[in-house]
Amino acid sequence: MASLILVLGDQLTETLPAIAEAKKTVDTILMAEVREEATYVKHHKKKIAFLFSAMRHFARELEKHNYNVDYVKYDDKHNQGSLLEQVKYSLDNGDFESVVVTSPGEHRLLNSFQQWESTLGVPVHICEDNRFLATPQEFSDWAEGKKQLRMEFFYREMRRKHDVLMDGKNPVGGKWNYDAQNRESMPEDHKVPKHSTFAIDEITKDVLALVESQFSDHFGDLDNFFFAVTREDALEVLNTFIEERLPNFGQYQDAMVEGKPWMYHSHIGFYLNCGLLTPKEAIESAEQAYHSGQVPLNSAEGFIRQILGWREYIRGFYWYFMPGLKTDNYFNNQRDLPNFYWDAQTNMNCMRQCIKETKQNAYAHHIQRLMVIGNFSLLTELSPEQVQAWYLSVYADAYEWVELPNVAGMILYSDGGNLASKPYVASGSYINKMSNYCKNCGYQVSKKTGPKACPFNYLYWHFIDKNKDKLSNNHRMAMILKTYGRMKEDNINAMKEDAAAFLTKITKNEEV
Ligand code: FAD
Ligand code: DLZ
Ligand code: SF4
Repeated sequence: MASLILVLGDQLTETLPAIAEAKKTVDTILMAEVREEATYVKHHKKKIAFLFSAMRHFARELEKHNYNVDYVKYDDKHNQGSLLEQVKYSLDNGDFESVVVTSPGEHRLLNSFQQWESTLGVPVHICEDNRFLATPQEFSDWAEGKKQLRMEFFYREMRRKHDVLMDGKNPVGGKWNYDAQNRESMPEDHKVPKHSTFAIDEITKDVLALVESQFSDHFGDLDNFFFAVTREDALEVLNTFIEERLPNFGQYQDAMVEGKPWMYHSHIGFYLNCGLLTPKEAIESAEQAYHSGQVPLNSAEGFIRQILGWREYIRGFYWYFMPGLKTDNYFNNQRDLPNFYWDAQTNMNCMRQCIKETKQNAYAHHIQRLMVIGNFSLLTELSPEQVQAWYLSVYADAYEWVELPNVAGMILYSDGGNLASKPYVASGSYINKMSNYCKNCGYQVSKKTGPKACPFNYLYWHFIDKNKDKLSNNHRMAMILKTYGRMKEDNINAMKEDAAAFLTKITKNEEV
């Protein structure tokens, strides 16, 4: 009665029911590095190297714990190139009576798994992914019948349900949310702690050589590989964050400084999303640090809200709104991505820095993703399909369940406002307030029109002008529409002209 248990690259967690309930001497765990997963979007080289190395290390751990593991490397002779074909190959060459999988992080794969039973001719059992704090069903029960979904209310339910930062029935400190104390810019001479890096062992060395030879046409730099690839090292990243960065996390959460990609963020998304860390342990560590007086409440609450609130909300949202979320296009935007999304060659320093860091590290922090690249993508009317594929491929923490709601819902408003209460658009003054990028820019943030004017300025008003009808029933846009209504027609026309010229350049892929 042997089962073949397929474990995916983002399921590297020994406590998953599919693994924990395996019969060690009977069942086989199959893990495979396959072309289909690595290339259906052309993932960043560092992302592939990170995941393959983490998968190989995880397989070794399973073997140490006496599991039977069939690990198929990318260049193995019997590699079949896709998960389905690899499972077929194992069934044809082994003696298995059933297949066990864990519910995947993508609608595409879940659909495929649901058809495997008829394709393969054996029972296929899809286990629940128990690493999240809310199931898709819980989210859908919460969302059903609500006129408007807002993360903040979901988050409060989660705090109560999991008894996190609670003082009886009330939130610790009396407030649910301490964001008012966050969002400071960072003084330029402020020294940020070094981010964690790890020695490269033989396994990672082999993987880096493999990626260099097999994925040379993919985006991204492979040098300076810094990732933790084992659970032990991922725990070290978490612990170092709690000690060195969390105390300042809240305060500098939204700040951006040229040459400082890591700031006070945790850099644990890579590990949470592939399974080396669990959200529960990250939340518990932060809560404990607050109770022991190591970190202030605004930082602990702010960090916990990202994981217990946003991360869980985003995941529930994904399954609730799929498959429509992937094709929604509220503003009907169609423009192709300009080349500088791949080579960072632009005179806009904010975009240059954020894309350059993305290329180097397969990482950019939240505000860089949201208010620089995301903001620009909406203001320049880029195709949601292409922006989604870009974000999914370039970040090492990107899987569709978490990337898509952030891109379609949060930055592009392509779902018409189910996720964001208003489009996250801003002019250059926001970027100037939260960063030092404008100092080294080919454009001037103080100028609204003309050849030297910051493109975010005229693009912002162009966006408001063009979409005013679609935005007029949104009360959160009322102030801005009022300001727009008071602007002189000449000024509006000048900005519209500059925006049109800029957008034409983007369409033609000319230098901007
Ligand atoms: P921190 O800033 O230290 O935050 C701690 C943790 O909170 C993160 O690791 C993450 O698990 C969670 N978190 C915070 N914000 C969000 C959010 N909006 N959605 C879900 N989880 C959140 N996050 C991903 O994990 N994968 C993605 O593919 C991804 N794509 C994004 C695309 C866009 C356009 C935007 C605006 C945000 C995206 N995010 C994504 C959310 C967020 O930017 C990253 O989680 C974060 O930058 C990861 O870095 P960190 O681990 O240092 O996070
Ligand atoms: C992202 C990724 C990559 C690059 N490669 C593999 C792989 O070779 N084998 C595998 O099992 N998983 C891989 N993954 C992760 C999957 O794409 C991920 O499981 C799905 O996107 C669902 O989240
Ligand atoms: Fe970005 Fe405008 Fe500032 Fe240049 S001036 S860095 S384009 S916001």
